[in-house]
Amino acid sequence: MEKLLLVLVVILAVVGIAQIAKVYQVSSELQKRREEDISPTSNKVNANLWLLFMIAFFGFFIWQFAAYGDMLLPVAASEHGMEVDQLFNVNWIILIAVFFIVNFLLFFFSWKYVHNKNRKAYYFAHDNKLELIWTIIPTIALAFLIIYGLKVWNDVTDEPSADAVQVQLYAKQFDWTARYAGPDGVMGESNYLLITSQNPLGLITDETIEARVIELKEGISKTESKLANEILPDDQVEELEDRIGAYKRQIAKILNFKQSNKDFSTAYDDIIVKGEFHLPIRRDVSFNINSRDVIHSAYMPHFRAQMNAVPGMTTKFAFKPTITTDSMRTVMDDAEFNYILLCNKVCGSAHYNMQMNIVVESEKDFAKWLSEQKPFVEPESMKAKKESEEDKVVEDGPLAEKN
Ligand SMILES: [Cu+2]
Repeated sequence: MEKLLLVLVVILAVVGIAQIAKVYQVSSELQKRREEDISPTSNKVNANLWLLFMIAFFGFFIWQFAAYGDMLLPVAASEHGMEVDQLFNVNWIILIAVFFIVNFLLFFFSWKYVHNKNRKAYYFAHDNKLELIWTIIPTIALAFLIIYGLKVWNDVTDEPSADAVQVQLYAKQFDWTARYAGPDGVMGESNYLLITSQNPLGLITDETIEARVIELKEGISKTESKLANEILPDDQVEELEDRIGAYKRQIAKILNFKQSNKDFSTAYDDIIVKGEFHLPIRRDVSFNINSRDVIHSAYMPHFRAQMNAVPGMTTKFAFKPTITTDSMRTVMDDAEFNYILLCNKVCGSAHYNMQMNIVVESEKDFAKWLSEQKPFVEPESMKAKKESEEDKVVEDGPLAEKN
């Protein structure tokens, strides 16, 4: 009902304006006056309104800064972040100065040169000096900004130091997983073919290879028995046969890892965490970023860090945190404050869920936290595995046999 009334009011207003315009037109005709003739008083009123609007416009702009300036990000919590902020500030200063100058001239001239029938405009078609000025000044300003921006970008994307903490950020619809290299300092290898519910990052170990091959073989035998025991339409038969082919190709690829004779034990001590991950202060952190499904974006606003997570490739970002979570809570005067990792690419229906807290703490607290995390394979079973390996002579493995 309210909406209907609103629509009626709008329609009536439009009709009203049209009627007034018509009355004005008729009265002009009666007074033998041309419609486009505007009286000097009207012109003066309009000129003054321009000036008034300019003051209100600038006032509104300044008020927005005062009222909402606090809502911008707090001080940068990483080394390169301060450089990024400075780059932004230089840009802002130039932009705001240009904004004020251009708008002032626009409105002021409209007021100053209000129509005066006794004044004649000076006409000129071309001025080389003027052209030169408005070409050279923006060129210098833009060249400066671009060169400065490139320098900052070079610093930001510089190689991390050799002792950097390695963290993998793994994105999927719709959450993040973080992985640390573990005590051996080496990030174990991974492959999407090995992803299962027990192995969400597809880490390569002898066990995960075996488990995945068994799972795929089960898939093959299930599909084969369906083909053998059911009467199915041709297109479904074709689809199931294709599926068996795909399973077989996956098995062949997986067994290729095994035959590469690489050392896959580096993945055993890798640490996988969800919901929250920790970083040591004043140490380079090198992130390897991956995605399982679509393009996501690892965004850590307080560190001024953002990098896309792209399926099929590893992207990298490194930074050095400079403010602990505790100190930042004091700075923000907010005891609940937490650094966050967000997904900054609209990646699907639960995109907003992709958040992970980041805790920045002293090197000692970080080491303690890391030692309390569960490794990918529990130490007990690691020990048992080593012993059994020592006992038995290495044969070509049950997998080759089953194949
Ligand atoms: Cu996402």
